[in-house]
Amino acid sequence: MHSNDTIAAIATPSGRGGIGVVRVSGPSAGLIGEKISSSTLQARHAQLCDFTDASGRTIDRGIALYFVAPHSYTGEDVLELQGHGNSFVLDELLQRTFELGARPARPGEFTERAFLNDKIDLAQAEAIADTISSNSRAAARSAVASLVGRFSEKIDQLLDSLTQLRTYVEATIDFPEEELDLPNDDFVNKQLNETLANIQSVLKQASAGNIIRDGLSVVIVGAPNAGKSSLLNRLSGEDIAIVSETAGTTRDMLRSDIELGGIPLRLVDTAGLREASNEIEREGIRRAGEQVAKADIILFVKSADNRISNAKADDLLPPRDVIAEELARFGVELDNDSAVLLLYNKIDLFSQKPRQYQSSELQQPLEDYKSAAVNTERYAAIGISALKDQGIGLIAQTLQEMFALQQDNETTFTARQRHVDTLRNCQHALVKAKEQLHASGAAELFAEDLRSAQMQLAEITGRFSSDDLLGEIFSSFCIGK
Ligand SMILES: Nc1nc2c(ncn2[C@@H]2O[C@H](COP(=O)(O)OP(=O)(O)O)[C@@H](O)[C@H]2O)c(=O)[nH]1
Ligand SMILES: [Mg+2]
Repeated sequence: MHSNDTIAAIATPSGRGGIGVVRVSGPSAGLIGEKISSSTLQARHAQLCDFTDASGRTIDRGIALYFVAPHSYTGEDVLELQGHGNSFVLDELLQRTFELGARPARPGEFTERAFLNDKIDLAQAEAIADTISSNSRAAARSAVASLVGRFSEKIDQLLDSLTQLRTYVEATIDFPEEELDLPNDDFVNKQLNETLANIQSVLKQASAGNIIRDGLSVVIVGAPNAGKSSLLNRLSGEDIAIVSETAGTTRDMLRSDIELGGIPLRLVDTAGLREASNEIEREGIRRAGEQVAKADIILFVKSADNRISNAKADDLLPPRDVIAEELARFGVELDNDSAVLLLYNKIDLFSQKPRQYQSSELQQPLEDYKSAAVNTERYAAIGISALKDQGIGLIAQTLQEMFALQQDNETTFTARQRHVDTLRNCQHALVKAKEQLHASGAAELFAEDLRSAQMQLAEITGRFSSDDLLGEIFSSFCIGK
């Protein structure tokens, strides 16, 4: 699918730089290149030349690079004019390409063409945008892993195993004389279970990749004087919040973006939760509630008391409902989806070392989460001292466990929320398909369920994607990409 119009844009950031590039893609790219450089361009040869305007005046001197379809970024004829990084010069060069028949490229249009011409799949196209916009080394590394296809490979493997399963099931529909007992068929069960296990593992990695890309929002809540502001200062390594023995000091929301154990965190410190006597403090508490509703993680800071010395005490990690009720008393609603980390602060007063507290009732290992119940298990308690800088590493470690983030970044790739949601939907669809197969044994229904699960999954790499989705993805790029 080749476009019959030619697009052009400045591909380098505006401002000053050693090099600035105007990129042109489409059927007129070669002609435009020859007119501007007044020479015959050889494909894939760097050619030094003067770029001239209509009157023959030199706009800039630089390198012209010409790529002939399909061997180019977009899969079309592509011209790259590498001049100097100055916006007046580059603008003139760009205007010249318009005079010669190109039109301004829309945001993401080069990459969109690359996708439409099968140079890359949709997840890779997204990874290009993510690589460009990544704001930490970990995010950049994992975005590049997705860009080169690490994530797409996993999706393709899942699609392949679903194809095998579908082929098998559809054969039994076409040849009913074989009389296969699908619900008890070894191949069906093995393939289905393996695929489900693989989806679970990709989902875990994709969730981690999504966190590396987007970070997590963290709200610090708790009673006045528990040490919330001290914790914010400690985590951010800066004296952001006023720390005081006077209860009710913090009223406005204080924010800090940090990285803890490789996880980008957007921290918010809030007003202490208590029966406020004045209007301003009440407003602070109301806003704290708003933050809790939006947060991925609630750091609930409590002042440690004597129970801390008896670390087995179940009440250090009470059922989550108890925490929800405690917050509800101040009009703060705890979402089922958010992770809760109870922080018993001021352990220094009880000569305790930082540690995790286990409840005898809550024995599920943190990392063993299942799709539906995924977040209910993101709940833990640790003892720290914000004042003495003890237990900060343990907070990082616990968050890594809660969100199944590996320490080594070798296996990670970035993924977007869209990918995580799609994987989860596909997982649900397959679980449902399995249940229905065992309930009814109907091959036709099972085949249809498998088909719909597969179609959903294929949306990740864009094998089946609606125009709306494509529009949404590419319009979020910037121009020249
Ligand atoms: N001993 C001890 N005191 C602390 C600790 N963290 C905070 N504090 C003190 O507790 C008081 C209240 O702290 P602050 O951070 O303002 O609490 P907030 O009201 O929750 O924001 C201050 O006097 C802090 O110095 C800690 O880990 N150990
Ligand atoms: Mg405070």
